Amino acid sequence: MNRRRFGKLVAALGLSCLPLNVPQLFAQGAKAQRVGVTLLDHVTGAAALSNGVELKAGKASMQITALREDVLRIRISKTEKLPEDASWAVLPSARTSSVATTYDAQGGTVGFHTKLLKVLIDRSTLSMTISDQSGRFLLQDAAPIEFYDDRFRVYKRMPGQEHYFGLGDKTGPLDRRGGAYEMWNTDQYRFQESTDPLYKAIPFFLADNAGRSYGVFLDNTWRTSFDFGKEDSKAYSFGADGGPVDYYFIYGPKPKQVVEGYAWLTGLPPLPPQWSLGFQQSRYSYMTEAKVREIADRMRADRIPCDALYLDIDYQAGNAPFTVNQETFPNFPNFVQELKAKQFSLVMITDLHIADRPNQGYAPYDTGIAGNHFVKNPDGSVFVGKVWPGPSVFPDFTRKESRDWWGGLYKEFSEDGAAGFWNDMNEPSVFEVPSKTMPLGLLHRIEEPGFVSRFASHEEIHNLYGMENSRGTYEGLLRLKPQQRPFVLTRATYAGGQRYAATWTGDNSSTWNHLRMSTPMLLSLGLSGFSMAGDDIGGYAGSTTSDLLTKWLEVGAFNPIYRDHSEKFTADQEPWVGTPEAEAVRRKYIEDRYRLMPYLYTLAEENSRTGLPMMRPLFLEFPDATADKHPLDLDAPNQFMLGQSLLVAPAPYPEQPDSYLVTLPPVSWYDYWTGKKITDGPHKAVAVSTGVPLGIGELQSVKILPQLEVLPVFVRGGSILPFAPLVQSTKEKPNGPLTLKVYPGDQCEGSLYQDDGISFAYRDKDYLRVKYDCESGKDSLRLHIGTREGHFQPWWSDIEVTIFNWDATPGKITYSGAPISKFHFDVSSRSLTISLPEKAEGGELEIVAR
Ligand code: MIG
Repeated sequence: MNRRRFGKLVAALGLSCLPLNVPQLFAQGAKAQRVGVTLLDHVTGAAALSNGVELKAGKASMQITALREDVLRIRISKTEKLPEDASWAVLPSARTSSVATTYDAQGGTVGFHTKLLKVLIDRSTLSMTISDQSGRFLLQDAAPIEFYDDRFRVYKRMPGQEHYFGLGDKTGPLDRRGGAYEMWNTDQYRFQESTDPLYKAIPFFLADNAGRSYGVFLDNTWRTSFDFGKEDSKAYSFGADGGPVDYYFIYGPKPKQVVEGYAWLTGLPPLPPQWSLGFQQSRYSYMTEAKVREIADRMRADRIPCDALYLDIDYQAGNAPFTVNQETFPNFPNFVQELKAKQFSLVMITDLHIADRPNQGYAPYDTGIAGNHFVKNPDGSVFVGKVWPGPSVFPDFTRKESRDWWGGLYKEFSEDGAAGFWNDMNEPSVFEVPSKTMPLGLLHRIEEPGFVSRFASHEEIHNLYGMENSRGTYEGLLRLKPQQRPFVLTRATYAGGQRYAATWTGDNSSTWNHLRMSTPMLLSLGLSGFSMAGDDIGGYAGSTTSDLLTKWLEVGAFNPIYRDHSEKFTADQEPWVGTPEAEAVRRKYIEDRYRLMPYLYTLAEENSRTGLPMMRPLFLEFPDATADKHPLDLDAPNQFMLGQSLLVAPAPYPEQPDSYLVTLPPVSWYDYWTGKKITDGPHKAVAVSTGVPLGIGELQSVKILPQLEVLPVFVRGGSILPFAPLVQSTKEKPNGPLTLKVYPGDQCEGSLYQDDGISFAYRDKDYLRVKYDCESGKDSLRLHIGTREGHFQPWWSDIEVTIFNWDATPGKITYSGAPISKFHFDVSSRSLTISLPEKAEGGELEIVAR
C-alpha cells in the first residue's frame, strides 16, 4: 500500500477549505473507510489518569500523558493493550516522569490540561487538539489515525505559515515543508541533493508557526516516513511500517525550548575531548606508517595546526577489524606514541562487520562465536554477509552482553594510545545485495535491561543498529579508560545516538553543490540532537579543485567537526595541495579556528549541558526577527550562527561570481575580521544594498562580492568573545594572554569554559567558568569580569581586552579601582586594547572619556 495514500483521501474530502470542520471531516473519513484499513475515529470510553487520560476506541486504546508541563506522550494501539513501555531513545528518567494534570470532560470532548498545555479529544471523532494556555491550537489531527496491517499513519493539520526543521541528515532545503522523507539507514555512496533516505534515522522535527514552536518525536525504530504537505498542502503526516504509535509533543514556544526539551527526552551529548574540535586530517587511506608520518611532519613543517589523523580501512590485515597489517604498520604501538609526541590524536576505523574466519586465530571471530554474539538467520545459523573483509558476521548489538564484548575488542588499540574510533558501515552496509543491507527477516535478540527479552526482526532493529554499535564502542572505551573522554565517530545512528558518538554526513562529492548542501545538513543534524557533526571537507567522491578545497576549509572552520577526508584514487586533498598562495589562505582559516578555540570549546560545553547545538539556524537565536515571524532562515539561505555571537555567511551558490546579500537580524553587527562596526541595529540601519533607511523590525542586509580568500563572518553587537594565542595542536599550552574581544551593543555578555580537555576531572570542579558582561556609553565602557567558578588553573596570567568601535584616547582606565596605564588606541581599526592581570575573583574594568 502507498504509505501516503491517505493524503489523497484527505484531499478528496475537501480539506482545501481550512479551517477544518473537524467533526464533519472525521465523519466523512469514517464513511470512506477502505477494506483492511482500521480508522480510529470515535471514543467509546475515557478515564482520567493522574497524569493524563486513557481512551478506548472500540478495541483500540490510547493514552496521553504529561511528562512535564510542556512535554506530552501519545501512545496508541489497535488492541486493548498498549505495547511494551520501553525505548532505545528516550531516557528512562524522562519516560517515567510525570506531572499532575487536571481532567476535563464536558459535552462532546474529553481531555486534560497542564499548566502550559490543553489536550482535547472529540468523542465523536477521536480527533485530538493540543493548544496553549490561551487556547491557540498548536497541533491538531487532520484525519483519523489509520492502521493497515502493521503500518500506521498519523495526520496533522498543516497551517499555511508553519515550517518544519530537523529529521537528521537530510539533504535539500532547511525547511522541510513541501517535502517527503523516509528513515531507513542506508549506505548512500555519492548521495546527491535529493537522495533519500541517507545514513541516519532521527524521526524528530521542530515546527515553527509564526514564532510559536513545538517538536514531535516519533519513537519508532522501524522504517518511518514524514510527509510535510507533499501529497496534500493542508495536512502533514508521519507513520511507520511497524512498531508502536508512540510519539512525544514538546512545546516551546521558543525554538530553543523545543531543542532543549528534545535533549531532556533523548539525552545530552557528552563533553567531547577538546582535540576533536581541532583540525582533523583523514584519507581513504594513508596506506603506510611512513605516509602518515609524512602527513604529520608536513603539518608541523608547514605550520598548519592539526590535532587528529585518521587511519582508514587499509591499516588492517585483509580488512579484518581489530587487526593491523604488520608489513605497512610494523611498529604500531611505537607509531601511535610517536604521533602522540608530535601532539596528534590518532583515530582508527573499526567497522562492525567481523571477518568470518573460523579457526584462523582471529580473536574477534573466535570470541564472538564462543560468546554467541552474532546476528542469526531464522533457522538459528549465524548470518554471513559480504563486506570489506569478504564474508563477515555481525554483532548482535541489541544484547547488552554482546555490546560489552564488542567494547572489549578495543582493549589493545586503547592501550596502544589511539584516541578515537570511527564506526563506519553500520547502517549496516552489506555488499552485493540489492537491499544493501541485511535481510529484513533476520533475527536480532533484544536482551537488555528495561526490555522484555525477545527476538526482533531486522526490520525492527535496522535503524537502531548503528546507534547500538556506537554505544558499544563508547561504553567499552569508557570501561577501558574511565578517566579519558571517548571519541567515537559514527555514520549510522538513531534518535538519542548523540549520547555516544559524533557524526558526519557520509560520502559527499567534491563539488560546489555539495559544499552548499552541507550547511543545511549540519544545521538539521544540530536541531536533531547531533551538534558534533561535520562533513568530508573538500568532498569525498571525486577529486577536489584547489578553489573548492580552499572555500570548503573556510566554511568548515566554523563547523563543529572540521575534518578533511577523501576517497581512494582521488587527488591529494591536504591543505597544502596547489599553490603556496592557496595554502596560505587555508592556513589562515585553520589558524583562526585555533584562536577561536576558547569560544568553540565553551559552545561544546554548553551543548553538553543544554542540548543547544553549536551551529544554529538563525531563527533559533532570532525567532522574532521578521515582521510576520516566519523563520529568518527562509530569507537567508546557507547563513548560520555559530553559538549566539557569530553569523557565518557563505555564498548561497558558492561557485557563482555574482554578488549576494547577507541578511542580518535586527541588532548591531561587526565585521569579524576587522572588528569594524557595520550596522547599527534596527533604529539607524540602512539596507546596505540600496541605502534605503529601514524601519524597526526590518532586516538589514549587506551586499557581498564573493572573493575566494574571504568568508564573510559577522559578530553580533553585544558579544564578548574569548580568543587564545595560536597553537599547532590543542595539546600545546598556549603562550600568552587570554584575549577578550568586546563588541559593544545591547545585552553585552559572554562566557568562557575551560578544563583539561581530555579527562572527567571537570566533574570534580576541576574546570573554570567565567561570565562577562559590559555596558557602554559614548567613549566609556564598564566591563565586568566575573569570579572564576571551579578550580582549574588557566594557561594565562594576563588578559588582553580589545574594545571595538572606539573613538578616542580614553581619559581614565581602572581595573577594580586600580589605575591601568598599559593600553593602546588604534585609530585605523577604532579599537582600544588594554592589558589586565588575571584575578580569580574577577573585577570591574572602567574606562571613562577624557
Ligand atoms: O565502502 O572505509 O563513508 O568515509 O573512507 C566505503 C572506507 C567504506 C565509507 C565511508 C568513508 C570511508 C570508506 N567507507
